[in-house]
Amino acid sequence: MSGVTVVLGSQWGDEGKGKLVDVLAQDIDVCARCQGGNNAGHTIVVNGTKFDFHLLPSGVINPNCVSIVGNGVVVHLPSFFDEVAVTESKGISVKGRLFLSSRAHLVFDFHQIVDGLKEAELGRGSIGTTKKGIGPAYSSKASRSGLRVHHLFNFPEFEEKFRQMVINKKKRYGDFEYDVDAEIRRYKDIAQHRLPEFVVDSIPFMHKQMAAGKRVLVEGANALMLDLDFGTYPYVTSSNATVGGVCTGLGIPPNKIGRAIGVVKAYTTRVGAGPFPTEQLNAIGEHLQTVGHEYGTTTGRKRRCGWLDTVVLEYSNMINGYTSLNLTKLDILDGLDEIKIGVAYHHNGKKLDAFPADLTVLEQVTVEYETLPGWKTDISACRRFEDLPVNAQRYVTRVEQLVGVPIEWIGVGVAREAMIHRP
Ligand code: 2SA
Ligand code: GDP
Ligand code: MG
Repeated sequence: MSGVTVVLGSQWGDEGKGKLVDVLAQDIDVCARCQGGNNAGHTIVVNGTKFDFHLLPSGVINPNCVSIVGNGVVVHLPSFFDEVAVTESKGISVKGRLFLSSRAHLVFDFHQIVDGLKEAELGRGSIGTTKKGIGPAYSSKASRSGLRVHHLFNFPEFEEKFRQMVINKKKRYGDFEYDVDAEIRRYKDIAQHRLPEFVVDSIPFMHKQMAAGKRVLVEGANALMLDLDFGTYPYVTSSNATVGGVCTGLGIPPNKIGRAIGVVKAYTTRVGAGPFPTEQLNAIGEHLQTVGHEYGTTTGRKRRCGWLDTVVLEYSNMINGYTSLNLTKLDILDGLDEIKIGVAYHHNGKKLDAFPADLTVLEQVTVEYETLPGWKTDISACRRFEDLPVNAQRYVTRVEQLVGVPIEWIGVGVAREAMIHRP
């Protein structure tokens, strides 16, 4: 398959994007992140070792793969270096094959403080952010007062702008504890000693790789329903986690994208606040949460759980144009007698045509479900579609019909090997 491969979250995140990226990374040369920051948490399990990536592209596990953090990502540099250190302590050397775009915007500790203050101001209406400073950093970017990686190499200018940013934040949010001088010293050290080896102009970098015929994979972070434009606004993240974010976050034109793979969890989860029509606040939700170990990879928060929702997936497919899907965590449904799929929304007695924009409407919808029989069998050792119990095959086929996109991969466990491929 020619062209760039893109892996995108199709629901509310944590579908298992990291694991698919790791599987695909065995056959790729370049792995890129295009948006989000260290709010993301992508888990990979290789030979019993667990890796949680937040800022680093999951492709770094493959020693033959070059990784790049693109211009659309917001980067908290101390966290970036911590992640490099943790990854290297697990035997993965990243030096010389991990790069960072000079155009990427920086996240500072004061953005993280402001993230917490904004959430506190919202009170009961808070978003449930990861408090990693993502919204405030993208706000600085959009309001044209942000600082980018390249600013660190003109330190007097950096320092002046940085001090002004803190003054402005304190004007808006009141005084907060923040040692500006210590922060400036820390960033000076980073700029002089730690950063230079990682920084590249990512636009010619990406285009040279593509011109040389390198196989490129883009790892989406967060997901469609958390997208700033298409998600359940304002209960979203602050970047475009959809296919458009790949072009703006890496400087890649759309005609270079060869395939867009949607990662779909076999049920639905959401972490943070906001509407979730198929949420199960009952024993089913608890079962999915417990059996699926549904805890946030970055914050450790319990994830909310519910049935698969194909209204979400059809909407998701309209926006991202999936060429195929990876259905993940099918094994988590093993113990259920029956399994439901949300297939339509009704509001005021009428079936809705599409996923509604207005959250008041979304909160009031009733979901129409289809019920399928469970398989009550451990599927974790299955490696071919034919190995799956017939009811599991039927579930997969029904999802495929409802969404109208082929399911090319099926996840049946955490490990890299626990994946069925249907070429
Ligand atoms: P933010 O921090 O401004 O991006 O939060 C805004 C909303 O986006 C949600 N969000 C996420 N949802 C799922 N997974 C994410 N990554 C971590 C994980 C989350 C964690 O892999 O588990 O550990 O809690 C992620 N990042 C942001 C967030 O919950 C808000 O609803
Ligand atoms: P991401 O943010 O989309 O990369 O997903 P996360 O890593 O936040 O959450 C997905 C979780 O599910 C991780 O703990 C993965 O190890 C795990 N996982 C991924 N695929 C499967 C699967 O097919 N079966 C099981 N049981 N776990 C899976
Ligand atoms: Mg995650």
